[in-house]
Amino acid sequence: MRLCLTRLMLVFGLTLPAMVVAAEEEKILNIYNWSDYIAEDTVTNFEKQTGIKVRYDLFDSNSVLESKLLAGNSGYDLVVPSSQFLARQIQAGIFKKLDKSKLPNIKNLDADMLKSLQGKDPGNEHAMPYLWGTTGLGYIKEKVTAALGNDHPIDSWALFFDPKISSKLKGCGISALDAADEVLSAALFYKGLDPNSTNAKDYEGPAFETMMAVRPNIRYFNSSQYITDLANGDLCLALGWSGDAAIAATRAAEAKKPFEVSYLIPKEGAALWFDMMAIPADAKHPNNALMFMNYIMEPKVIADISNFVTYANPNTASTPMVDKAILDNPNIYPPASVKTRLYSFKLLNPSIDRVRNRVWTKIKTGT
Ligand code: SPD
Repeated sequence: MRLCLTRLMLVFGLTLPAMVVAAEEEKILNIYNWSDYIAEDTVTNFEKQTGIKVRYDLFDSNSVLESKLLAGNSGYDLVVPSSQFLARQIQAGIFKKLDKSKLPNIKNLDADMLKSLQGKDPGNEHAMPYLWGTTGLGYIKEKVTAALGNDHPIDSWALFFDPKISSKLKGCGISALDAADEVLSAALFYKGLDPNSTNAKDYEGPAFETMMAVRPNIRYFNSSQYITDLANGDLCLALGWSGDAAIAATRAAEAKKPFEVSYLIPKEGAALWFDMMAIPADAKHPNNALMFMNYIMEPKVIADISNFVTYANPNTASTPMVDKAILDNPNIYPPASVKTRLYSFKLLNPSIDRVRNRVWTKIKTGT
């Protein structure tokens, strides 16, 4: 091997450094991330620092991301699946193992969080956490109380899942995420069942029936449009993600709307999730992806992202740079007393996933 290499170098008149340069990656990085999930200057600052040109595409659904990854040749170098999807994608062999020698900023991450994520990615070998949040209810108090009365409690999944209540909110607009796992697990939880049930009948029975009872009250299923619609007052209730509701709140306040957008982790509890940065096995620019991952784990970079998109981050060293209003917001960084009410998504076997998707299609089409 050594002989061959030396001969090659002689034939082509190359010195070793010249060959190393030739083997370097082109200065391109293709990223696929969630919409509304990065600060305005995160990518441009990285481009300036490194000379790497970034193509940055958006999705709003784990299923869409997963279909692209499973089909192969996605063209992406860095993607951001949620941890429960990541777990089965790792099993399918679609991610590279991370070269941690190129990720010195791992030291900035919360060690307990990394440990808890090992349930999905043993040894944290394939992915690093990006941001985390919960799935609950975004709402406009003024509109909800106008429809339900001033004394009506605003603290429960019943606002969405009880047809007697949601029928009164139908007029001011209700939306739900277009995500089977998120919505069906919340429905099961509301009914007092295991949100990660492995019993197909739970999805075909109580989850389906609960959703069909409120289906006429739901204006649409979409996982990104609700930010704008809550901010403009075109919806009054959205089953959605913590930071997205907070973005809507900021936009409504900036536009001086005559109402406030709020977010609720229902008293019954809610899902806590992590979105993870990973590198597809067929990525053409894995070193650039590692460079970006390490850059994201710089305290200032991720603090700026949290401050802009109002999602919690896993970077302990960034805490002093995160706005106090965000750190102190219990809907974004839930305190320990609220965390006891949160559950995580588990990796379910493919047959349950098929049942869930079938039930979900029936619910969305209203059949
Ligand atoms: N607008 C960004 C939303 C990110 C949501 N992550 C999805 C978590 C799914 N469990």
